[in-house]
Amino acid sequence: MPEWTLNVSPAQVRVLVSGYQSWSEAELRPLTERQAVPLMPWRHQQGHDPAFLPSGEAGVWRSHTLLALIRPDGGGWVGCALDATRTFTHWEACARGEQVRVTCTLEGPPVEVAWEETADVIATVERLSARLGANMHARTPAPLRVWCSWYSYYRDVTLDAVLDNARLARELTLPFDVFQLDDGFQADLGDWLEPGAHFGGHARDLPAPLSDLGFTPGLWLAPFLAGPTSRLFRDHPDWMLRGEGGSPLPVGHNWGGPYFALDTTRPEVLDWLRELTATVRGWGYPYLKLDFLYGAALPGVRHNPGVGRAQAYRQGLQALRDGAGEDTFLLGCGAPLASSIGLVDAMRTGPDVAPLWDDESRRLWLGDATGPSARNAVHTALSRWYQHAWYQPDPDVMIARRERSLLGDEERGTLLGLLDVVGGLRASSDPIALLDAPGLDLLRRSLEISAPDRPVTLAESLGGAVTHFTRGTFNLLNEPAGGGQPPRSYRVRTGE
Ligand code: 9PG
Repeated sequence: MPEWTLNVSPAQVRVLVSGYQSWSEAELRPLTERQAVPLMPWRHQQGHDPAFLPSGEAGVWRSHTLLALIRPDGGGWVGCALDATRTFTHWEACARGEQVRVTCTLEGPPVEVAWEETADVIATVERLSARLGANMHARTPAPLRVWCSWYSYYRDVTLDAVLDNARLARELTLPFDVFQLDDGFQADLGDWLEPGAHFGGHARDLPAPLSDLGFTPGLWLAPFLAGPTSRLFRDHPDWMLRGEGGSPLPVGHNWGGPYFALDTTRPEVLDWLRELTATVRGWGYPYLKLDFLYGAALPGVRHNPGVGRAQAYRQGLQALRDGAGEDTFLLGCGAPLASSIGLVDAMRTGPDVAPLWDDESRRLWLGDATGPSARNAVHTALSRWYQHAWYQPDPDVMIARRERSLLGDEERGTLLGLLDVVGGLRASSDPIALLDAPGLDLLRRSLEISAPDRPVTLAESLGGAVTHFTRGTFNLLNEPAGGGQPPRSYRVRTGE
């Protein structure tokens, strides 16, 4: 276990942490502050790595894959794993009197890890993350513009609702590339090939009319999960990840109850995963959003105990890629970040956006910033700006509508700023019929592809995230910032 002692006062240092999976928190915080850990143990599985949780202690910060410590002059230290195919790399920075102690622990086979002192942390983070991306043959195709059914229809989505939006998008010549059906079409969690009763059709009937309208059909799956009432679980209880007692291990709580995960060290599970993505590809879906992927990487008892968590995850994802083929666009979500490089084309790099700014009671009282809110999505996705070297980042949807939303103009502007600065995928879930002329204008602006921006400093932050970019500054605080920038806003930098 490599360990370094830095002769720097902890009070002088900020820490940049990356988080484990899409929804985990990434932050830029004073080292002496406290890294929050969710109060509710069942949130540990769903938003974090339960085998390496946030510390919950002031002055102790944990990070996966990459860690940076920043001095007030912008110099500091950066550590980064240079391979993540079979190994999780765990970093911890710890304030110790007038020193900082950093440790790096590997879970899996040994890999090369970089540790550098630098005069320019921003440049070093970018260089090392690019090395990791290159080592793992990162896929970074052109960003796509996606309409997704989730953030307005949620699980009540119907086939007609998707088609109505697609027709209207075509009439209004909205520049979407993909129309993607999200959660809600399937009979049960795991029973992807049978339709749910309320969906009003079958998912395999959507690609033809969408293609006729000129859109690429997209489909959501949570391929590593199985619900307790699903046929998948009933037919194959032995395929599930198990607990120490030998029974299937519940791995989270959503869809009204607990659910289970597939054991991807079983050859028959890998066959089933290959068959699944091959089947939906055959239905006419060359774009797949693969969600809740963390399920395959959870601690548990596996069929082949010689395969570690990181490797088990990777071989499950590889099976999905093999079934889908090289020419299918795969978006990872709820996924261990670095372990997915080279297999996914794009990755959600933050928690879900929601039509509200903040869920303060959950975030502050329960210590859980992985839940859906505009603030949580912006905070984390901005703090992962360097990950465009790993895949196309997806900071989640713009919400341009004013109806059915609690967001104000400044907050909508912050979401627009996020998309511009991150420079990855563009997405919207707005029911297009709800948008008036200003709403449509905002939606069109949010679909304009941009090149990723870079931070100007990591030695300052307005709200615990990376907030100062060359094109503009985010104020994520609930109070005005210096120069009178309003709370929860984005301001484009003027030429002064
Ligand atoms: C569909 C949704 C959408 C969305 C995904 C994901 O931790 N959680 O409890 C949790 C639940 C759902 C969730 C994220 C986190 O949303 O990010 O875009 O596809 O699933 O169910």
